[in-house]
Amino acid sequence: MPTITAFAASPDRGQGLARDTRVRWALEEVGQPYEVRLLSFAQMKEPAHLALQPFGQIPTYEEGDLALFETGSIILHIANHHAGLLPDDTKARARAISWMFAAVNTVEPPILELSTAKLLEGDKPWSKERLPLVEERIRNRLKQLCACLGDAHWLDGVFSAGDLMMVHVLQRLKRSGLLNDYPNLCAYVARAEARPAYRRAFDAQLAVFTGKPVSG
Ligand code: GTB
Repeated sequence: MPTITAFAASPDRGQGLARDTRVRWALEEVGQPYEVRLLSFAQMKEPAHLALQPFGQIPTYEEGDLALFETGSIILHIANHHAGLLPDDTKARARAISWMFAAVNTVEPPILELSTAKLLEGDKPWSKERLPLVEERIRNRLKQLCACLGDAHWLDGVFSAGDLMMVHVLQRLKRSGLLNDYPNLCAYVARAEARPAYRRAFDAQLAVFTGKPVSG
C-alpha cells in the first residue's frame, strides 16, 4: 500500500487546499487505499524527509522502493498504473497529460503569486499597487480557460487527471472571489467536488484537522 505525507497541522485548517488533497483524490478515483504519514513543519526540514523531497515539502509518495515527489509526477504515476485517470487512446491520453502540465505550469503560477502578494508582501509599501497587476494576470488565464472549457463538463471529453489537477489549482482562488466572474469555471469546480472520490479525499484530509474519524 502506498504511503503519502501530509501536514500534521495544515495551515488551511482542513479546507483541502494543501497539495496532499490532490494525491488523495487521485488515489480515491482509482480505488487505491493508502496510508498517510503526518509531518510537522520541523520534520519536513529534517534529513529523513529531505531525502524524499529535496525542498522539504509535502506531499511525497512511497511505494515499495519507489519514492516520488511533485504532485504532477505522483499523479501521473498513479494514472499510469491504474485505470480511471487517463484515457486509453494514445492521443487523448497525451492531451489529458497536456492539461496536467497546463494546470501546474500555466494556470497555477499566477494564482500562487496572489497568495505570495497577499500573505508575504501585503505589508510592503508597493503591495497595493502590485496586487491589481497580479489579479489581472490571473483573470487573463481564467478568461482563456473559460473560453476553452465553454459548456463542456471536462477539459477534454471524459474526466481525467488533467481536470483533477486543474480543479485543485482553481480551488485556491475561491477565497479571492476571482472565480465568480466565470460561471462555467465555478460549475466545473462544483462538478468535480461532487465526485464521490473527491468527497472521500476531502473528508480524509479534514479528519486530520478535526481529529474526528472519517465516517463510512
Ligand atoms: N510543486 C510541489 C508539488 O506540487 O508537489 C509543491 C509542493 C508544496 O508547495 N507543498 C507545500 C509545502 O510543503 C504544501 S501545499 N509547503 C511547506 C514549505 O514549502 O516549507 C501548499 C499549500 C499550503 C498551504 C495552503 N493553505 O493554507 O491554503 C495551500 C497550499
